[in-house]
Amino acid sequence: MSMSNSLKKLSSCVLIDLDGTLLNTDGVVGDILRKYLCKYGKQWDGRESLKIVGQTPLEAATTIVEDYGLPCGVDEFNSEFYPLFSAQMDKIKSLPGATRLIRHLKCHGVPMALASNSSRANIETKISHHEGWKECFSVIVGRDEVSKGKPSPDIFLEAAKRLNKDPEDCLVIEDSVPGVMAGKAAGMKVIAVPSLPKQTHLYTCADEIINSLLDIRPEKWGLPPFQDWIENTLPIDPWHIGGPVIKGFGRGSKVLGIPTANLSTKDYANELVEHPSGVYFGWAGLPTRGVYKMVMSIGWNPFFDNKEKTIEPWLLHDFTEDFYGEELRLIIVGYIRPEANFTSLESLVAKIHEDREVAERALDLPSYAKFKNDPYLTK
Ligand code: ADP
Ligand code: RBF
Ligand code: MG
Repeated sequence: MSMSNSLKKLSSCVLIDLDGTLLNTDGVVGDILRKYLCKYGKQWDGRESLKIVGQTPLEAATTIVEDYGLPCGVDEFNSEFYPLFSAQMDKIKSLPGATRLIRHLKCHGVPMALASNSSRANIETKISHHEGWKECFSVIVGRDEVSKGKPSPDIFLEAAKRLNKDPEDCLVIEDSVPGVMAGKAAGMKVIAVPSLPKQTHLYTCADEIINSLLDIRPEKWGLPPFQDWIENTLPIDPWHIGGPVIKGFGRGSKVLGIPTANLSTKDYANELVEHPSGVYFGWAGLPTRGVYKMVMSIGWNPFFDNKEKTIEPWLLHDFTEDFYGEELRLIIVGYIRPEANFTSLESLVAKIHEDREVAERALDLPSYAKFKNDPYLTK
């Protein structure tokens, strides 16, 4: 890369979208619509998510009323939907890596703005439920403070102006297509973090597409690097899942020589939605056998283009027999990398063995090793 190109990549401030980027707003919206649409004998199937992500609240309401052929008008829909939504605003969870990201930038004195298509008042309410968030942003710009919402550049240009920055010094982080378009139209650098799976083809105008906030590398943009990675792993808040081992796709051992013990996806549907796809590691317990190191992928296995998001845990131990039907307990303690596609089976297998080595080494570190004795693993 030439000098001028690499210099152009430097940013001195960050403009962040809220819904879908820092907050899992879609989760709460989906829950409300599921119940609400029943009233009209309709079933929310999440299909409209694709369209409403990144729309202004008014546009999103119009989409739903039209697509579901609701007998009410957009105004009536809004007057019913908004009270339901407002009552649930305290339930909107932060997305994995969101608090880590804004704390890190704040700690290093990087100026930050929240730039959202929702109203200023809604933004303030939503972030008030997340401790320490408000103080991170020196500027907040809502849809009602400019004349046009995203994909128009207005919101981002106004945020830059209030931060006293030129657009080319701004790095935008966005989950939606209209948001990415708005950032580019404003002349800014844009990282896209698509909130819906398998949609990366829609984000080609972004400067970088990442899978989740866990994958942000601020140093690529001239910002201070994260310092919490240890030996190529990122510690995460541990999560626990367990259940009987069921039949998977039947190709782990056969095709890859890497057996993965699958759990029923119904039993941990919430965890599947909440955790970004990628390669993780931790400890696995089979109560009648013992506790073992474990490395796993969660996601759609791009190499095989699965239709369903699954967890594929590989226990790092040679077993002499299968253990279908046995209770398997997992504590997931760290993250390694996003899922990737590969040009050959050999390169996929080689990468998985590299992951195994990373996990094996990391799990000996005291901060990860301590979970080995968690009673959850042995019941
Ligand atoms: P499936 O598609 O049914 O999951 P796999 O080829 O992935 O089949 O093999 C997984 C099965 O192999 C597990 O359910 C388990 O019974 C057995 N198995 C043997 N060794 C291991 C191991 N080290 N890690 C995970 N599963 C193992
Ligand atoms: N599948 C992919 O398509 N891309 C990956 O990057 C990927 N990484 C994996 C990492 C680990 C540690 C494991 C255990 C599996 C991974 N897989 C990946 C999933 C693999 O394709 C899956 O286990 C088989 O498809 C068996 O169903
Ligand atoms: Mg398997």
